Amino acid sequence: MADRRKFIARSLLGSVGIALGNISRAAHRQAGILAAPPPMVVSTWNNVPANKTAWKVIKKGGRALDAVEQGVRRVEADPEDMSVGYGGRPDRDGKVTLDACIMDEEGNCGSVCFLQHIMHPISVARLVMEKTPHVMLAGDGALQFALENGFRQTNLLTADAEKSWEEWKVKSQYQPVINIENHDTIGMLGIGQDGRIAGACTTSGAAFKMHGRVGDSPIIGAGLFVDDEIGAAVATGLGEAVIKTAGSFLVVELMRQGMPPQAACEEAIRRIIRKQKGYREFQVGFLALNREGMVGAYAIHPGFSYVLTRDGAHEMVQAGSSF
Ligand code: SD4
Repeated sequence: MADRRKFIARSLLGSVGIALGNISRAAHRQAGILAAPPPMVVSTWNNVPANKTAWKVIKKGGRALDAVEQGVRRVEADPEDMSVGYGGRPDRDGKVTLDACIMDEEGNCGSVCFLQHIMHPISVARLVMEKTPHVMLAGDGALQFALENGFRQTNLLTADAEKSWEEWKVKSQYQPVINIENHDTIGMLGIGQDGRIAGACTTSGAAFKMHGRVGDSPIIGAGLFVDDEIGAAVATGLGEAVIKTAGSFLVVELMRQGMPPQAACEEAIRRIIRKQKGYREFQVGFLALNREGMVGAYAIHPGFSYVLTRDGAHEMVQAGSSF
């Protein structure tokens, strides 16, 4: 019955689409023409525990925003994950500096970049969104804001991360290599039981980067973009390449033009390959979902994966790639 209703809704949408012209998808939804998407969580790379945490929130009927925040917090606190939060690899000066952003179903967003000493940059980003008139706070200002709001200062440099920095210093070469920097930045997208979409992204950035370097992950439209009427996208890999193409925004805009998430991710990767000469030397991956609950992912090189959670089941999926 539900399927039949969905089918009728889709056919109706097809036949009246032209007549409705510019009327937004939100208006379509209100009019009952668009079916609500199924609740789900997707996240970049292979962090099943993060999805499990997020799914618990969604299962209870919680907001997608809470789900993605809770999900990525788990990775931020994990010393074994050397690309995110506590335990992240430092910059070339031995400092762990963090980037994160979050975006809700209304298009509100918050972000922190070049933040040090705070275990959960994603929650600081959320507070920037909810408590300030700004979108982004950086460096010492972000730290000051975090401390004023009750976050504790923590030493984020673990012995393992320090060891990898000591090893790197022997040659001190900054050469980003495909997947080798163990880029497992977490970008997570969620759809709640109410059908609303939110996303989060958090990272310690490229290992041994220049002090002060900020990547794509805290930049709305680059590392993350959510438009609840269309869908959402996150990026991972070499931030500079993602920023140059406004990657996540591009993927969402391609979906707005009618592409399914998979085609949109592929086109965004093709755009990078076409425009950026060094593509053989770096990795970029996009992960996206749309309002119909379709998921897509694609990368320049093999190795990119994501975790898909639906109906409480967690599935690791290997993304396709151009090479
Ligand atoms: C950055 N995009 O700072 C991040 C790194 C990343 O998986 O995604 N790692 O460039």
